Amino acid sequence: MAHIVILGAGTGGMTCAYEMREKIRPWDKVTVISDSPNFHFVPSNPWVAVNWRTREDIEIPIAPYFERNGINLIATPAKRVHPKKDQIELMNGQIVDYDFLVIATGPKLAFDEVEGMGPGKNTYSICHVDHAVEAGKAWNQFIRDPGPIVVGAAQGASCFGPAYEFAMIMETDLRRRKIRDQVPMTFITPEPYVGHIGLGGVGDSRGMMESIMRERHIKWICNAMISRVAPGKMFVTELDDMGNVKKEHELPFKHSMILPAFKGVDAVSGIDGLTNQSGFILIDPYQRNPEYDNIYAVGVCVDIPPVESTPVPTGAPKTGYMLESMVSAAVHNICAMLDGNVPDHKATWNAICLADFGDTGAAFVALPQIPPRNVNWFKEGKWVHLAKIAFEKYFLRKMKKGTTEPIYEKYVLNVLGIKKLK
Ligand code: FAD
Ligand code: DCQ
Repeated sequence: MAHIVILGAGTGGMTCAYEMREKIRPWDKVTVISDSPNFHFVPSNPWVAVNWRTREDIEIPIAPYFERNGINLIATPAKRVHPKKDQIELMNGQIVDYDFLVIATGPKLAFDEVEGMGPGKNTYSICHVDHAVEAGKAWNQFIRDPGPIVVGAAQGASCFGPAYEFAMIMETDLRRRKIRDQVPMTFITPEPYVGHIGLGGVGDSRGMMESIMRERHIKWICNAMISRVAPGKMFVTELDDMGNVKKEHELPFKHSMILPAFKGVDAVSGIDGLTNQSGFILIDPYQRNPEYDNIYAVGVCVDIPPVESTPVPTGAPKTGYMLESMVSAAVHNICAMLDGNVPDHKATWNAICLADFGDTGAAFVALPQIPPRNVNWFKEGKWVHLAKIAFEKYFLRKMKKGTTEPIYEKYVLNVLGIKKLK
């Protein structure tokens, strides 16, 4: 009997647990270690932050659904992974032994890289549902006494979609309340241009996003580095294409959400051979760590290089479909190793994403991740807003039922010729 442990119960960890249980030999044991007894659908956090959703709408308890599917849950945070001993040390001192480990710990949110940034300080966040709930409370106050908004992403960020989404969602909410005229909005980003999204652009994302931002009267500052955030004021240095200082900005705000840079979580960072300098897990093309061949990693916690270098540092995003593709590869390869074979499945890393803009939305497909591409497609429309709502319901249902039956893949993506595995 092999014991497969999955660390983290977010988008990657949950999907991995179900797919592992389904594909692995019936006598093997699957355990998930999570720092929370609940799962929440991260892409819905922007809606929570404007009170279009409650926490209860997007969060489910994990234990009852795992129980039904024969997966063990340990709802205690991991303190440290000890790869040389094949052990995980938990915060309560307990030790968990594993034969195979899949790390799916997502990001550590690097708010501390900018003075005054982050929850409890001067900007709100939508990265975690806890943060989004706080932002939602602040939003309720803000709409009673509106003023300028500064929204965007900090230097080193890699996840830009949600920053654009949240800007557009707030804009839509303000318009519906007929107070948009009282809210000057500024979008700040380390991207060299609007619509770069850490991918060097997708299709005409630059032209389309600039146009959408103009239509919604959202000003933007690109190549932006936040030097510090004071209460109600953000200090931003704008660089030119050569990386020289172009302009210093002092931006007053009454409400602000800034997406931070991501790093690896403390439980894994600084382990020689396992992680890079930022704490991301080093992997080979098979999702496996080169040093410890019984450790795999999926999701935001893996080390992937930026698509291109930019005047202000940016990273490449890891979106949902890419995550699922990493999960499928990791599960296949662990099964192969248990059968005495060598890992041979590679994730495709196709970037597919639905971004909600409140009343419309944008969808893109970038394949492969690094341009020039075979598929380089970016479209805006109301259908995306509706598709994202449908996807939220579908994904939460899937996390309850434990089905890995990929409905949208079968009917939509296969038709488009998009595959999870190479
Ligand atoms: P997470 O989902 O963050 O899961 C990691 C889990 O590990 C967390 O539950 C965490 O608490 C847990 N964990 C961490 N450390 C420990 C520890 N020491 N012990 C135990 N557990 C631990 N992608 C899309 O494709 N479409 C979208 O619309 C989209 N929207 C997004 C919106 C936001 C606001 C953000 C931040 C990202 C979005 N993404 C989206 C990107 C990506 O799909 C998500 O970030 C996704 O949740 C990443 O999955 P993950 O499993 O890697 O990490
Ligand atoms: O897991 C996903 C996820 O959550 C993290 C998303 O956020 C909402 C996603 O957008 C995945 C897999 C996706 C991608 C969903 C693709 C839906 C396919 C619709 C057709 C797209 C146009 C070609």
